[in-house]
Amino acid sequence: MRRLNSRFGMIYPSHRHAERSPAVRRETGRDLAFSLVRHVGLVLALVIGACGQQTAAPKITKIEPPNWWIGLPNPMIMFTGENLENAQVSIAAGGIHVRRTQPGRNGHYLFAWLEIGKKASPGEISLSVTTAGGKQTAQWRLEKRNPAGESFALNQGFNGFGPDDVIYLIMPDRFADGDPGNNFPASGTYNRSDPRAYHGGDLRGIQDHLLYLRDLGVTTIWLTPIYNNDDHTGRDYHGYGAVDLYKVEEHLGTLADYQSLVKAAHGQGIKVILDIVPNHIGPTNPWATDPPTDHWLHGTPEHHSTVNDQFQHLTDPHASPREWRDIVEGWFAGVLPDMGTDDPITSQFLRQNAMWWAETGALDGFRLDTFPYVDRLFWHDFHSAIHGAYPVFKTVGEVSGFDPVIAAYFVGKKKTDGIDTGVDTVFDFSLYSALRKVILHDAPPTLLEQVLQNDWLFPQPQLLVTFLGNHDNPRFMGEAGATPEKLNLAFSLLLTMRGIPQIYAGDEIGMPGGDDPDNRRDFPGGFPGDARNAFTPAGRTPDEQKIFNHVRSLLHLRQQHPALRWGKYVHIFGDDHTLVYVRTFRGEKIRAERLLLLMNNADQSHTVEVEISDTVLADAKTVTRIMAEHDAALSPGTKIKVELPARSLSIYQVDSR
Ligand SMILES: [Ca+2]
Ligand SMILES: [Ca+2]
Ligand SMILES: [Ca+2]
Repeated sequence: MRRLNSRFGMIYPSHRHAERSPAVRRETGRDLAFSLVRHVGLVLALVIGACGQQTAAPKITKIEPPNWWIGLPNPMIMFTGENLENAQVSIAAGGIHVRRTQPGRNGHYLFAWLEIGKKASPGEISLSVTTAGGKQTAQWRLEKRNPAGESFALNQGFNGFGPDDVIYLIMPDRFADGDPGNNFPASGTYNRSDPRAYHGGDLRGIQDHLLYLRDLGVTTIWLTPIYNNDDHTGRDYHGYGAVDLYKVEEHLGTLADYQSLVKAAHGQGIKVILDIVPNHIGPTNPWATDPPTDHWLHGTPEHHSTVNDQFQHLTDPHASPREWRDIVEGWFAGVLPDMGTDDPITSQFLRQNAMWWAETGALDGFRLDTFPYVDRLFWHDFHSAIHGAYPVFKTVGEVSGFDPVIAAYFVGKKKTDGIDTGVDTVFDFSLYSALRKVILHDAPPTLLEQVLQNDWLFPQPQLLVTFLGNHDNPRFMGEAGATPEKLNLAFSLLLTMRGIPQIYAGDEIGMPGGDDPDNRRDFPGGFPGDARNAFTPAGRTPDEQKIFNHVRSLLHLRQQHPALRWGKYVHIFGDDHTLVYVRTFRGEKIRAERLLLLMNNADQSHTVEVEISDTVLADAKTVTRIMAEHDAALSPGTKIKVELPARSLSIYQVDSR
C-alpha cells in the first residue's frame, strides 16, 4: 500500500502497515529538525524584538494530565496558556525531573517530559514555567497508585471482562436522574421532550440502580463517554464530542461521582467499562481552531476530508492511498475534528488520557469507539501501554459492518498487516445481523452456523462481544414484525451461544425505538415525574414483565452452567426453522457438563428427531430438562426425539452415565 504523506506533499512507499511505522518515525525526526530551525528562528526574532519590547511573562491556564501516579509510565505534561514559546519547566521536588521540553503552537502550548524516579514521594508538586519575561508556578499532584492496579483483587477494579460476564450498555443521560441539581434547566441544554437535548440522567442515577442490575444478572456495565462535551448547544448528551478530555460532563456529574459509581459497582460485584474516543473530539473543542501542534489534528475546520465506512479500503492491499486516508484521517460525519493519532506527541497524550481514566476510576476495561478510523500503530502503542500497566484489563473495539473478515483484520493478539493492534476483542456485528435476520425475517437458522464458521479468523472467538442491539441501531422491538416472543427467543440464542453477551439498557423490558435518537428513549421510572417505574415489577406492563423474567432467568442459568459461558460450541443439525447445537465443557476444577440446545423458529410447535450416532451425543445415557417444556426421548446411540414449542429454545443436559 502506498500512502500519501500529506504533511510533506510527497508519496513514500509503505507497502504494508509494517512499513508505515518507520515512516512515521522518520517523519518525526524531520519534525524535530524543522522545530529546531523554527526554534532558532524564534530566538533570533525574540532577540531582535527585545530591543523594542520586553518578553512577556508566561501564563498557565491548564495542565494535562492534572495529576499522575508513581509507578505508571513517565508522563508528558501539556501546559496550555500564553507566551510559552521559549519557556522552560523546572520542578522543586526530589526524585522527579524534566527530561526535555518542547514548545507547541502559537505560544499557547508547552510540552514537558517528566522522569519520576523511585525516590519521588506523593503530594503536591510545584511546576515552574519560566521565560525571559517572568515565571509562573502551578501546583500539580503526584499520587500513589491504586494498589488494586497491581493485585487484581476481585471486585477491586482493573479486572477485565470475559465469557463469565454479561455487559449492560448504558447511556448515562437516558438511564436515571439521580441528581436533579445537575440538570441546568436555565442553560437551555436540558429538555426531556427534545430527543437530542440532555434529559437529566447521570452517574448517581446509575449508582442508585446497581441492585436492579445485580438482580437482573448483569456483571459489567459499559458507560458511553462521560467526557465534558459542549456546554452550550445541548446536543451532545451522547458524549462523543469531547471539549475537555480531563473533565466529567457536568450534566452527568463530577469526577467524585465517577469514582463513587465505580467503587459502588465493584461493591456489588459489577465491573465497569468506559467508552473512550481517541479518534475525534467535538467541533467546539478549543483545539479545533487552536491545535497544540501542527500535527495535533488531521486537517482544519476549513480543510478536511470526511470519513466513510468502506473499511475494505483499509484491508485491501491494492487500495489507493486516498481511500485509506479518507477513512483514517477524515472527520467523522464531516464535523468532528480528527485527532492526529499517527503523531507521537498526540498519541502519547491520548494514551495517557486513557490511563488517567483507568487509574482514577479503578476501571476494568474500555470500549474503543470508531476503532478502524484510527491507525493501527496508534492502537499497538496504546495497548502496549495499557496492558503493560494493567495486564488483566480488557478492551473491545467497535468495528461496525457485518463482514467478519474485516472485523478480524482489526482484532489483536495476532499480527495483521505487520502490526498487532493489541485490542482484546471486537463486537460481533456479524452475529447481530444474523440474529435479527433469523428471528425477525425468518432467514434460515443455518445463517447463525455460517457466522460461527468464520470463528477461525479470530484468535479468541469466545471473547467476541455479542449483542442484539446497541445505541446506534433501531431497537429490536422497533423493527417491523417484532414481538415479545421473538425478542425472548433472540435473547435465548444470544445468551447461550459463544461470546461475551452485551445487552442494551431497556432491551430487557423490550423498549421500542427506531433510528437514533428514537432508540435512546429514557428508561421508564428513572426520571422524576415518570408515570411508572419499570425498574420494579409493579411498574412493568405484562409484556415487559414477561421479557424481563426471561432475560433474568437466562442470565442466572448462565451463571449456573459453565458450558453456557465457556463450553465448546458444536453444530448438530439445522433446517429452515430449526437449529440444534451442543455446548460441551470439560472442567478441571469445575464439573464437566454437556448441554443440548434446540431452537424452533416457527410459529407452530413441532417434533424433531435428532440423529446422534456419529455426533458428540452418541454416548448419551440420560437427557434432563434444564429449561424446556417437554421431556426428551432418548434412543441411546441413535436419536433424541423432542417436541419444541413455537418460537422457543429448549435446553437439556446430556450425561453419559
Ligand atoms: Ca441529573
Ligand atoms: Ca459540558
Ligand atoms: Ca482518524
